[in-house]
Amino acid sequence: MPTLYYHPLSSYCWKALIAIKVLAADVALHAVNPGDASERDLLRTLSPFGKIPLLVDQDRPVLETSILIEHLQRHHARSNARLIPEEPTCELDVRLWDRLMDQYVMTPMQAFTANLLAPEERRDSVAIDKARDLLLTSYGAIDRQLEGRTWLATDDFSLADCAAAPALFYAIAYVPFGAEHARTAAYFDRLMDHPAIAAVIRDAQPFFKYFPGRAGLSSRFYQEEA
Ligand SMILES: N[C@@H](CCC(=O)N[C@@H](CS)C(=O)NCC(=O)O)C(=O)O
Repeated sequence: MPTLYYHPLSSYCWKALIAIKVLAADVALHAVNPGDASERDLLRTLSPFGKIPLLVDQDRPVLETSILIEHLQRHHARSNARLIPEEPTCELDVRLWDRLMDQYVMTPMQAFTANLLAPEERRDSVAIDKARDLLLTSYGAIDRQLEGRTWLATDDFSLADCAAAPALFYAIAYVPFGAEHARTAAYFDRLMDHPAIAAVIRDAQPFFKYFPGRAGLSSRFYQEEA
């Protein structure tokens, strides 16, 4: 059985965990301890960038969440769900919206987190302004894409929705949707009600106190401890 190295708070790990649930893939879960140097070293030996999630299947590391999910769909899916559809046009739409979510929502969201984790004197207001602009541009693009749609890329829940759920969850803690993003807000609610996504968020809840943007999380998901 392959092993997934992950952390319950990590947005890219959510993307993989959601896919694992939808595909009903048999995967052993190994939660990494970010404070443990030996675990960091292990990740570095398995992957040049030491990032999570990381899947190890028969001693072979499988990197990059989108590839990892495709690997699971090809070799380990036990459900009939197909997160990457076979029909060529749908397939490209899914791959496109998966890329857009990673590059134009996850990346600027991570810039906010990195900025908050940096010492005060190294914080970068120019980078944060750019990240905010990019998130607002992305929300607008998502809103237009969602006209007449339930899911982001195709009729069925797909890889693109696996990417969108964690990206939007954490992004709106920093840059909330505006009134002009009503379709995106309704789509976000649909994502949050999806059983696989709801389960991943439930498992992450004890860790939200460590999320630097926690003040912006909805009270539906996080309440500051007294
Ligand atoms: N492109 C990678 C991104 C993975 C990523 O950014 N993972 C973050 C956690 S959400 C990470 O490992 N950060 C720790 C680091 O960069 O050292 C993927 O799709 O898997």
